[in-house]
Amino acid sequence: LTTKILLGMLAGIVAGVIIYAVGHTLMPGSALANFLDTYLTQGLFDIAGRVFIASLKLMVVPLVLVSLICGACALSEGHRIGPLAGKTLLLYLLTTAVAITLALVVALVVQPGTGVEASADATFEVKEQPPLSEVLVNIFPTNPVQAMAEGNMLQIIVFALLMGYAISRCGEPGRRVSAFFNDLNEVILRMVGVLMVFAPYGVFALLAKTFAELGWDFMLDLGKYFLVVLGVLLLHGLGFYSVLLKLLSGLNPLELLKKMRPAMAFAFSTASSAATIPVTLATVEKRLGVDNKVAAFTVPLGATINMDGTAIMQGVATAFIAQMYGIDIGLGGYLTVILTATLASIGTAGVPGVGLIMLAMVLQQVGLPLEGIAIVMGVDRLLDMVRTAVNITGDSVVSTVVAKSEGAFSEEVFYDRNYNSVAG
Ligand code: DAS
Repeated sequence: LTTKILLGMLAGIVAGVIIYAVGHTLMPGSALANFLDTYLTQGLFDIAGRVFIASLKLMVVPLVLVSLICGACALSEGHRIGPLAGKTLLLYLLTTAVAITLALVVALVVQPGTGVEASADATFEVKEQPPLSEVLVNIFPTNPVQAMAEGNMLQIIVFALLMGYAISRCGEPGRRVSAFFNDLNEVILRMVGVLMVFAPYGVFALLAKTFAELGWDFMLDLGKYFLVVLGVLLLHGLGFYSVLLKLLSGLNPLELLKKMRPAMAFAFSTASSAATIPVTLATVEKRLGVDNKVAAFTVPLGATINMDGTAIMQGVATAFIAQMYGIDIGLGGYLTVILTATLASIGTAGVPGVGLIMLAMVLQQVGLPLEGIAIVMGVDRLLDMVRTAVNITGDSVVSTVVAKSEGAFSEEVFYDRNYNSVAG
């Protein structure tokens, strides 16, 4: 299945680029170009891609709720929720702070924005974001059904942790309910496995549509910005995470990166950490050897609050916009950017484009013109896909490090080479 997904990804990109070339370079305005655009790009690919993402999102809430109840129940039997949560939160905030610092340093050295003309007509309407105090209060659900209906991940996590803890403190009734949720978890994981069969086609459709619309001329005017963000994403995603995994757990990072490929392909294709949760969870448990009681907590939490790739884009974009408008926000300004971007990622879900909304918060905080967002928006779609893959890779690295430190980890599964599917 992994190979089929990667093949689907490659075929989608090739198909998209060909359709773009026909429509914009080889035969612009021709009947063929119109046919391809109408019946493929805006037709078959659009429908198949949206159905595929919907099928993934369908599984997110039931999977996170049930697996986290099972996980919380197992954890509290071992009295380990406190240290686990502490380590996980600390590592998520640390990796995000490192990511944005790395991005700012590179952007200040490379100066991608100096000499770029700020097109005056660019505009970007700001969606007001709740203050941090509201975000913290809003983490506690008032109605669990509403939290599930809205897909409010942090509220679902809080409710599932509480319920799992209560089940483990409930004697015989708790044992019966715990057995029920463990069985239900198996069924839901099987449902995810069934949906994975359509993955190669869904990934193909998503990427074909994206690349048929994106083309390549966007690279011309924002090339330097695009390449700096891409460079730091790769440096952080392949370099920093490898060092972190090696240092904190002694494991071979190449094994992790190889086994995470299908999950990265999903994140890249969907540009949504939240939609990729079912795949990240199955991969982290079945291929990296992380016990469910840890993964069920760290993966959904990470998809919601740990967005290193997003923080990297924000770091480079802030420096780029300051340089483009010739505004120097000073060291204090950059420290504010690091703090704001690290905290901003806590309150926002992992869905496509959320990075730009958070960027507006960061720019406002340091008094930079929001029009700058309208300029970087042009190349954001492709960068969003890459940074989402970095986001979930960060979640899997922290999950592995924390699980190993908690003794809830199987090294033989981690190094087992004969895995054959993304669902283990
Ligand atoms: N697409 C977001 C995610 O799912 C990241 C972003 O918008 O920056 O993680």
